Amino acid sequence: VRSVVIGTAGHIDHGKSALVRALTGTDPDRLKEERERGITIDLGFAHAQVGGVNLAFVDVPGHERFIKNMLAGAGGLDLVMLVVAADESVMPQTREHFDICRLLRIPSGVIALTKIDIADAETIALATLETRELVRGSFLESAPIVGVSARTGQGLDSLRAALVTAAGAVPGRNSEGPVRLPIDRVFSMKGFGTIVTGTLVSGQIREDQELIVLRRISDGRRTKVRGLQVHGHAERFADAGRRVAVNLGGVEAAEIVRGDTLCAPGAFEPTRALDVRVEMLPEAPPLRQGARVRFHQGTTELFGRVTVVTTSSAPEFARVRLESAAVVTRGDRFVIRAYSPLSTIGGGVVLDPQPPRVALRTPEGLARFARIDVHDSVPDTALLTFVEEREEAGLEIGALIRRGGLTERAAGAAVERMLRTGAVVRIEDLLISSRALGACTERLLADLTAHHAANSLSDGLPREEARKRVFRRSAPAVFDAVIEGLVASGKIVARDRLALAGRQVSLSPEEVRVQEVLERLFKDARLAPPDTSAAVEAAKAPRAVVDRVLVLLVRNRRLVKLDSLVFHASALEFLKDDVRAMKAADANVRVDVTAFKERYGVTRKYAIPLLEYLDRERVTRRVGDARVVL
Ligand SMILES: Nc1nc2c(ncn2[C@@H]2O[C@H](COP(=O)(O)OP(=O)(O)OP(=O)(O)O)[C@@H](O)[C@H]2O)c(=O)[nH]1
Ligand SMILES: [Mg+2]
Repeated sequence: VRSVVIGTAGHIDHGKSALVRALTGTDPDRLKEERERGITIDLGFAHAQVGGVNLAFVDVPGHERFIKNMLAGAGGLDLVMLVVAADESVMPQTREHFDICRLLRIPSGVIALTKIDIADAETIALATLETRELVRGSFLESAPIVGVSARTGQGLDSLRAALVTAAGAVPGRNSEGPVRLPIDRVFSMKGFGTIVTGTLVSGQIREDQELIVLRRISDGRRTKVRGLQVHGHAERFADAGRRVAVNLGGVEAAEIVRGDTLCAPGAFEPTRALDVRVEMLPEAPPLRQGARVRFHQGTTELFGRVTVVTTSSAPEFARVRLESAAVVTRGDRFVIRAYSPLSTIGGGVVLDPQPPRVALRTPEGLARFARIDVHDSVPDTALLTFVEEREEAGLEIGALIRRGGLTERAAGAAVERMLRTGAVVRIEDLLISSRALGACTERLLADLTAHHAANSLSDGLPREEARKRVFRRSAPAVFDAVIEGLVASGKIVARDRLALAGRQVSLSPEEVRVQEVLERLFKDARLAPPDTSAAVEAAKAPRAVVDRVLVLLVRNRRLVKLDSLVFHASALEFLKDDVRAMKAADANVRVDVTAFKERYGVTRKYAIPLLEYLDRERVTRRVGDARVVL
C-alpha cells in the first residue's frame, strides 16, 4: 500500500484537529490538557486508508507558543494540509506555518478552507481570495482549495480525493539509504519497554536490526529493534516514508528525548558546525554577525550562532556553530528562529556537515561556498571540493557518503564520475586529489634530487624518512602507491632506500678496487678487524676514498659498525651462530669476558663491544659479570 505522511498547518483554532478527526475517526488530541483546553499542544497522530492510499496525519498545534512542536512534526512530511478557517481567513500562524513549509521544501499539498458551515458565501469568497494571494508563487500556487466542514461533513469527500491525487504525485522515499528516524515521541509501555516513534526519513528498519540512538551530547547508545509497528500493525520491516513505532531493547525511555535520532551505526557523524545556505524571510531583519538562533532540523531544536559569509541578498552563505551536536547531513533542510523575540526568520539547506577550519569571510571562503552550494547541473563540485580540500590525506569513501548525504549507490556513481575526470584518484578506500598527490610526488622527487646532490655516495634516502618528510599526512598505502607508480614508470629505484633512477652509487674503477680490498680485509680479520689507518695502509689509497667506501659498505650492510669498530657482517653472523651452539652443547653455559677472549682469541677492546652487541641482538643476557645464552 502506498503511504504518505501529511502534516496539518494553520492558525490556532482553525479546525486542524477537528478535520483530522473527521477524516480518520481518530482524535489527534490525546493529552488530557489538550482536551480540557480545546487546543493542541503537542503533535498528534492518526491515519486512514483512502482509495488504496494510506494517509498518515501528523497534527500540529497552531498556538504560537508551540511552534517548536509544530517544527518537530513538519520535518519528514510528504504533503501539507494547510487549514484556513473560512470565517477568519489568513492569520499570523497561517503565514508562519506556511513559511515553515516553504523553507522546509515540503513538495506539495492541499488547502482546506474549513468551517464553511458558519461562514456566508461572501466571507468564503474573501477567504479564498486571501488564501490564493498567500500561496501565489509558492509550491501551493496550484494546490486545490477545498471548502469543508468538520461539523457537517460537507466537502470531506472532495478533500479526501484531493489528498489522494496529491499523494499520487509524491516522489518515493529512499529506502536504500541508511536507517534514519528522527524521534518525535518516546514512551515506555508495560510488557514492551521503550518505544520511539517518528517518520522514517531513509532506509529500511527491520526486526532484530542493530541500530544506534544518537544523542546530542554523548556518543550514542547501541540498541536492537525488538519489534515495530506501522499504523498500529506489527510488521517485520518498515520502508522509508512510513510513520513507525519501534520497540527498542537495551535502552531506557528516560535516556531518549525528542530530537534524538535512531539510525544505522556509523552512517551519521554528530556535528557542531555546519556550512549552510540560508534563505531569510522578506520581513525578517537581516542576520547579524554572531547572532544566536534556534536551529530546527528533523525533530531537533538546538541553539547556535551564525557567522554570515555573504551580506548581500540571497543566497546567503553562513556557518552555524551549534551549542550541542546535531545529526545532520548535506541536503537537510532546516528552519531558524530568532532567539528573541521568538519568530521564524528563515531557513535553508545544509551544504557541509563537517566543514574544515578555513577562513570564511574572505574571497576564498566565499568561493568555497559557491563550489559546495547545491547545483543541479554540476552535482559533483561539492564532493570534489570535499576531496580536494583534504589534500594528500584524502577522504574515505565512507566519510564522503556521510558528509554528502549520499546512498552507497549514488556515491558509487559519483566516485566513478570523479575518477573519470582525472581530478581524483582512488587508493584503496581513499579518494585523493590528483593535484595534491602530484604536488607531493614532485616534492619527493625534488628531495631525492637534493639528497643525491649532497651525498654523491649515497644509495638514496631511507624510505621511512622520505615518507615522513613528504607523506606525513597520508595513509601508508598512499605513499606505497606513489612509490610503486614511480618505480613502474622508471623514475626511481626503491629498496629500503629510494634513489632516482640512474643515480644509485656508481663507483670509479679505483673505488671498486678499494671496495674489494676492504671487504676482503675485514672478512679475513673476522672478530679482530683493522682500524681505519690499517685499512688505509692495506688499500693503498687516500684516506678520503677509504672513508667514503667504508661508509658505503656500512650502508649496504656488508660492514657493521659497533661503537668505533667496524666488523664484517659475516663475522658477526658466525659469532651469533657459534654462541648459540655453545648453549646447544651445554644448556647452562655462561660466558664471561675472560672465557670470550680465550674462545675467540680477541682482546678486551673487541670483546666488550661484541658482548654488548650479542645482548642487543638478544643472543645473550647479562647476569652479574657473566652472560647467559638465551
Ligand atoms: N462550526 C465548525 N466548527 C468547527 C469546525 N472545525 C472545527 N471547529 C471548531 O473549532 C474549534 C477549534 O477546532 P480545532 O480542531 O481544535 O482547531 P485546531 O486548528 O486544531 O486548533 P489548535 O490545534 O489549537 O491550533 C473547536 O471548537 C471545533 O469544534 C467546522 O468545520 N465547523
Ligand atoms: Mg489542534
